[in-house]
Amino acid sequence: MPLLEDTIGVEDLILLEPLAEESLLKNLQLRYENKEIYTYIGNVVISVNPYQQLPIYGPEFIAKYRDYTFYELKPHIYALANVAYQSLRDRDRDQCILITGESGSGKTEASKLVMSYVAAVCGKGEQVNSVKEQLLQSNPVLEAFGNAKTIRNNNSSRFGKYMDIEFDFKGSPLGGVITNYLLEKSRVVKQLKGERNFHIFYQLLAGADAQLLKALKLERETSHYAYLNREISRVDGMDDVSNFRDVQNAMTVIGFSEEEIRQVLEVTAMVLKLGNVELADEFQANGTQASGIRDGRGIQEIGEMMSLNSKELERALCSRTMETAKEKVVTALNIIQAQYARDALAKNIYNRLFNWIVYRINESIKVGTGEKKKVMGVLDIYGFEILQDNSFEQFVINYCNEKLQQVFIEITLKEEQEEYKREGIPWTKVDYFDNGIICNLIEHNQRGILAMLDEECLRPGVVSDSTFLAKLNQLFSKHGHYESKVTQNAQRQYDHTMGLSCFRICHYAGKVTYNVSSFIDKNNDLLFRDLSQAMWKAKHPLLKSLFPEGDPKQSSLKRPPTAGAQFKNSVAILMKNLYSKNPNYIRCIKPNEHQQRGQFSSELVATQARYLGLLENVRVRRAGYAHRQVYWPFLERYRMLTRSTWPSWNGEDREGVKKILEELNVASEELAFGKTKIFIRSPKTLFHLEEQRRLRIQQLATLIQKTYRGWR
Ligand code: AD9
Ligand code: MG
Repeated sequence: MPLLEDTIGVEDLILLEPLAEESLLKNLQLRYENKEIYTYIGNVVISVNPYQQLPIYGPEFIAKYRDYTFYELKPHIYALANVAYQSLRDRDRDQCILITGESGSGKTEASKLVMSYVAAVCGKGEQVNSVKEQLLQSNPVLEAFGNAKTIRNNNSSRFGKYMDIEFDFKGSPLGGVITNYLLEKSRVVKQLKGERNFHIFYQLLAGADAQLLKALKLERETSHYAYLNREISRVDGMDDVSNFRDVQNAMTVIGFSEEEIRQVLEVTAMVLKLGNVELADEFQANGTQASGIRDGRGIQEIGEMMSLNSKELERALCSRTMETAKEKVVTALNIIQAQYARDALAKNIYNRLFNWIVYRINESIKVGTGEKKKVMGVLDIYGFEILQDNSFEQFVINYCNEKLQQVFIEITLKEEQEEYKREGIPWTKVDYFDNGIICNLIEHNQRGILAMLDEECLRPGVVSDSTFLAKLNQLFSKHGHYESKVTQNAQRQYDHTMGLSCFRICHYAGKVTYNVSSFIDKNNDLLFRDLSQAMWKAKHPLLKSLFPEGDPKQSSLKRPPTAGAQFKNSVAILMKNLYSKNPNYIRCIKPNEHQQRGQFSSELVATQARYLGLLENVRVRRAGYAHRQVYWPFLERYRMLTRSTWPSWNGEDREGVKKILEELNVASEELAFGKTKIFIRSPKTLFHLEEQRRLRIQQLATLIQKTYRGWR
């Protein structure tokens, strides 16, 4: 189909003709300019961030989508949520909704739309409503503690989230489980220019009344705090004061007690105050340099809040105890090391607080194990990242996306094959790029990059980021998806963009160059034992509970798993979970870098379309039968086109569909009649049908107009 400038493009990219990157982008742009932000690829929803409130949400629209099947109304997230919920309720198939896209593309908003749709259509009654409220109210709490303003998104989720919503056999919600992934804890102590720390800090300072501020020993001004970027405290369109109220209400609705809320805020305040602990160089009697606390009042206050002797806290921040089998040696830290320790402590407290909040929400929404449950999982996780400088965080995020791509390919094709089998239709396999080789490069138990990193972290002797890189260079010198300066030189390729301390992975979505600097440190993620022991000694109940390993009775020899190993493990659990469910995809796209309505940058969208594999997705979908539909709605949609089926048809649905297609002379090789569905091979055929339908509607409209005029 030629793309007409005066149309708003095709609703399903399967109908796109000719199919190419250019026409795909043009189609999305045309739709976007007409405020049609949703487009399908079969049952996949592509969502382009409108950056404005469109009048397409809310009860009226929910009611509409609830009563229609997928293709009958305009593409919408509600249509996808409806299909997922109905097949969960009526066909007993657990569902998952996978929302992917880059930062600011609209994943979190999409996940909230799915949740609000499901909440609106599932079950009634006081008990059910209170479960729904708890589930929905988890969002503002997690956003306050886990979201921040970044350059790309004023409300950017700095953690990954997967939420299982659990239902009873009637489809009423029972509760749920939230799993969180990798909070960007470095933000607690440092933010890029133009970015903020986590929202909660600003909400607390702006929203707390004078009494609460005093109790938390805080000053109102954000500029007072070293951990809060001094040049930016407010975000346009964001009301920290009212959000603070909402967060506290949400916590109450979820079931946090007043005491728990108070303790959460106290721990938040401690983190903020830690940033203001100024360290100074002190000369010791023996002439060596050591660090000390410059301002005693700050540390005194933190000690009081923690219910910990401030001398004890100071000792933990400024010295380090080495234990051997025979003795304990205490060494003083220099100022750089002490600052590092202070920041590590702040990051750790905040990260553990966040994990605790998720745990606490789960305690409230969890469902007894005895009940048989139907489950809908919603995944809102960071998309593929190619930044100017890519580090350990980007490496694990991109690994996760590589795994999600694997799920996408395997399940999309598997599902496709199964559907043909169920319907009794012969099918030819489609070739596609299998990214298993890249997943293996990263995650192989003995020979993967993560395993190498762990080996280096645990190896005695002098280890550094560069010994780690040397190891990779040796092991993967011939790997088709690995490059570095060393492997390039060996092959006489001279690439000036590749730094000496970098390696590059050819991901399915593109090449990414990672700088190994601090990989070892970030993977080790160790907190000096002095600090965890001090925190455990604190009498503040919540704080103390966050550091169980600080209990001296705990075996000091047991090393916690590395950050990489933990992440790999949680990704494996996630994959297992996703594979057990029927997937539904929302692919989010960011139309411009400026968070502006109405702007569509083709270049930016092209990059995203490439790594979301949209074109490949359309091709896979078209290689078999591009379109399939249950007989009845198909009959209803097109029966106006033939005399035998219009104005009425009394036979079997399948026979009616056959009749229509015969009378319209659709070639038999274009069609396959399954047990419950009609399959149409080429989008052209469907387009032809749609075109005929459009003309017929025009014809009927003219007829009605004429008749109406005749009446008058
Ligand atoms: V990040 O990876 O967490 O940084 P997301 O989650 O992909 O990112 P988010 O959902 O937070 O992006 O959307 C960013 C902003 O775009 C929102 O704060 C809204 O202002 C805007 N947005 C996104 N989707 C919609 C929508 N359907 N309607 C209106 C939207 N505005
Ligand atoms: Mg988000």
